Amino acid sequence: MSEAKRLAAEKALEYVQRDMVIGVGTGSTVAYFIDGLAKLPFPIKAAVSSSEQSTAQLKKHGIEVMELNHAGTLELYVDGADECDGNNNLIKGGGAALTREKIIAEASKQFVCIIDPSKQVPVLGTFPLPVEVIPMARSLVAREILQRTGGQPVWRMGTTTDNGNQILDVHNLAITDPVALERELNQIPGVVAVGLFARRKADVVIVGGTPPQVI
Ligand code: ABF
Repeated sequence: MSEAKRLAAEKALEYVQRDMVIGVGTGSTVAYFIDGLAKLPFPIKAAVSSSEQSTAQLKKHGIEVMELNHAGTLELYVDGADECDGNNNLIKGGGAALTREKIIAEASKQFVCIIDPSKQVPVLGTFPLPVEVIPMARSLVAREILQRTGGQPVWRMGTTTDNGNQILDVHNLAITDPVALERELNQIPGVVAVGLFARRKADVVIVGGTPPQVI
């Protein structure tokens, strides 16, 4: 699948213009995109990064990393996903960067999601849904998710997000109304972010292949 990831990332470079400030996501597909940014025949102004991991890779290539507060609205955000349904709704957060990813997606005019074909599903939920929680609220949120959804929340032990929080991965969901579930889980006190990108879904999805499929 890494060739498909590379092809999707390569296609996403076509959306990049000279002197742009670009939102950059996290994950192995985005890693190919960052490598591609460094090879463009023109400079970008800077990147706004969604994780320490991506920040390190950007800086290794000499690409300036800018704070979102200084960047304002972004023209473009490029990021991967863990699952994508037929309406460009996404599950994200396998890389534990969902909160900053969601913030940057919200700040961006165009969100281009780059995936390999294995991420395409008819209904979201086979990939356990990541939920970032304030540590003190972890058990409360887990109970509320179980009661409200029937999903099985599992603490991702050993993982602390860049924001100092913890992750619950919710198994056994079949998410037929991702906007409604995202809204419901966001209401639970202690939830920082839900790994559903449905209220603000991808504007474009590029599926790696020969040729890449643009949805
Ligand atoms: C990131 O992209 C995460 O939300 C998600 O886990 C990851 C997908 O990982 P990969 O590109 O390595 O398959 O935005």
